[in-house]
Formats: sequence, C-alpha cells, structure tokens
Amino acid sequence: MRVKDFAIDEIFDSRGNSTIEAGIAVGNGFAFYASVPAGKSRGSREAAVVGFTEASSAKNLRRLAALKGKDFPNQRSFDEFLIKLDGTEDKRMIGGNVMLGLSMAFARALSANRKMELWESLQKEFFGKAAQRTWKPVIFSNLINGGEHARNDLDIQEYMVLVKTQGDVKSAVKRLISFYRDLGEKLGTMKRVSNIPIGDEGGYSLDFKNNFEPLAILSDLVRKKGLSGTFRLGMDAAANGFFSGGAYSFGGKKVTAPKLAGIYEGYCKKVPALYSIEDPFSERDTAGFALLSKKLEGRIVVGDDLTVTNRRLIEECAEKGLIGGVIIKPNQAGTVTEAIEAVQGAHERGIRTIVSHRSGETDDAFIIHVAKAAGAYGVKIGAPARERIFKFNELVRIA
Ligand code: 2PG
Ligand code: MG
Repeated sequence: MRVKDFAIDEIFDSRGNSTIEAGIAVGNGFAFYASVPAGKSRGSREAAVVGFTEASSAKNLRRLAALKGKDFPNQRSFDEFLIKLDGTEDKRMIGGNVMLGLSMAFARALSANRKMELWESLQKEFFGKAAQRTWKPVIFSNLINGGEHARNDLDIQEYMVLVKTQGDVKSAVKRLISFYRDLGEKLGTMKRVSNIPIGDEGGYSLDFKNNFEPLAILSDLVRKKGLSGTFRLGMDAAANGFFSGGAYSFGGKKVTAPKLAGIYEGYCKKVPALYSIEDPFSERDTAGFALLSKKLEGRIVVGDDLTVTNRRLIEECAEKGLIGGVIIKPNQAGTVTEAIEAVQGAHERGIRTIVSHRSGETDDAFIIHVAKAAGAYGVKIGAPARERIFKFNELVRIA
C-alpha cells in the first residue's frame, strides 16, 4: 500500500496534556488517524516521548518525508522502515510517540485496504492460523486510584477488579458499571463525603486507613453483591513511585524488598480473591520479583515498568521466573509490530498478556483491537466512565 502523505497534529489527553495525533493518507485518497496516550508512572526503558514542537519540527518532518510515495506491503515493512529511519535504540530521533501514531494510522489504512476490521487485519498478518477466533478476555478495571495517579495517601497506584467475560462481554461490562456505582455509594457513606475525588483513571481517590483497606472494601462488596464467581481483584503497586535510596516507603515506613514481599503475601492470605500484583517492586529489583513469584502460587506477578513491552526483556524475565503476566502498552514499544512481537514472546513462554491503556488517555480504542488480534488474556482499561468508556464500548462491539 502506497503512502501518499502523513500528518503530525497536536491534541490533548484526558489530563489536558499535549499529545500526538498522526495521520496517514494512502493511494485511494483516504486518510486515517490515530492518537497516542501518555503515561505518568513510566518505566525508564520505555520508547522516548517527544513534545509536539519537536515532533513537528522542520527537521523531523523532513526526515519523515521519506515515507511519501513509498509502497509498504504490510505492517511490519512500514514499522521496520520507521525504525531504520529513526536509527536509535530508544526512538528519540523521531520520537516513539510519533512513530507509534504513524504506525497505528498505517494499520488502520491497511485494514481498510484489506476490507477487514482492524483486529482481523492485525491477526491475519501476525498470528495467521494460530489465531483464536473466540476471545474471552478478563477486564482489568481500576476502581480505586492512588500513587502518582491521585492526591490521596495510598502508596499503591491501582486497586482493580478483574472481571471474567465468559463469552458475554456486554453483561460483564454492565455488571462492572453497576459495581463501580455501588462502590461509589459505599465509599461515600463510609467516608462521609458527598463528592468523592476521582483519580487519573476514573477510580475513586479518597484517603484510606492504610494500603490494605481498599482491598478489604472491594472484596467485601464483591461478596455482598454475589459476584465472587466472576470478579477477582488485582493491584498495580507501580513501586517505582515509592522506591528511593534502596528502600520502599510504604505505609509511612521504610521497608526492604523481602519485608514488602511479606506484606503482599499477607494481603493474599487475608483476601484470597487477590489474583494479580503488577510492578510490586521497582523496575531494577529483579530479586524482589523472583522472591514474590515464588511465594505467590496460583496468582500472577505482572511486569510493566519492569518489562516495558520489550520482547527481549519479557523473555529474560520469564526465563528467570520473575513474572507470570505482562502488561502490553504499544507506546512503551513505539510501533505496532514491536508491541505484537512482545505479545508473541510472552505467549511462547506461557506468560499471560494484558493489553493496557495509559493514565493519560484519548478516545482511541486501538488497544482493544491489538488485544483481540492477539487473543490476550486481559485488557486493562481503567474505570468504566468518562473517556475510558470508549474502550469499553469498542470491547463490547468487537469481542
Ligand atoms: C500503569 C499505567 C496504566 P501510567 O502503570 O500500568 O494504568 O499507568 O500510564 O501512568 O504508566
Ligand atoms: Mg503499571
């Protein structure tokens, strides 16, 4: 497919920060667009993000002009061309965010050209016959926000419910929406507030007694609503955020990694429904990950800042027994092809994949298509409200 032209525009994410929208015009005269989310709690090895001024500088546009008039038979050839054009390990020349926007827009153009849904087109190119047509993703929905995503006293960034969809995504989403409302009422009554503060991903973000209380409240409500069969719980500690000087500041105390592992283990004992813990330690603390993975049988330790959607890192962490699940964020990788390769690396090693949004989101639901194409174990899309609802609706439509 021939690329006629491209565009780099500035739009704003759910936090009001500047982000990139990219456009690709193809031979038949149509243009396709995609927008790129932004993360606040970022892993240090993520693809570089450049601001709009740099993204749209004359120099960058001249560099990208090499795309014009070129023919690309598939997604991989387009992405490989961009990677070469950039030439750096972390994509700082063009910008990983700019590259991803172009890569996503190209994927949309390609799917239209192939007269397929986006997920179908991705699945055909990257998963071929191995593709699973029936998909029953688990929805990871963040209902209580702390850490860098909120202005409250929680060290843990995310308290999630993990909702089984079991072939009926719409009913699962309805149950989740009603649970989210009930939780709001419960918190309002418990904490005596009429206006509950909301964090970056739509979760409630008031103060709690300690880092454990949200888990106790969530598990209690799951039980009371009779949802134990389909709802489990998960956390994203995003521990980079409370690690400094070789120790973790947790619950007002400085603790070591083994001590913190013991605290997580205690949470699991008290709340058996707690199934997944993401980034329980900082991104370089592989010993912490190994220790916790050993302790938590039947549950998953999930890598995010640890693995940054990088196939090589995911494979290494899997081989060392550090993780049982991994977060896939296309913008950590910087192209669609590399994000999908990360999924493939994980699946080959029996690691569960969870395709995820970022804390600063747009209305673009591209990740839902990546997740379906890959037959990912889960999708992580925040609370079922506000800008996040676009992704829930797309999930209901295509799952
Ligand atoms: C995370 C994400 C999304 P951010 O840590 O998993 O929930 O947050 O986009 O800020 O990195
Ligand atoms: Mg995370």
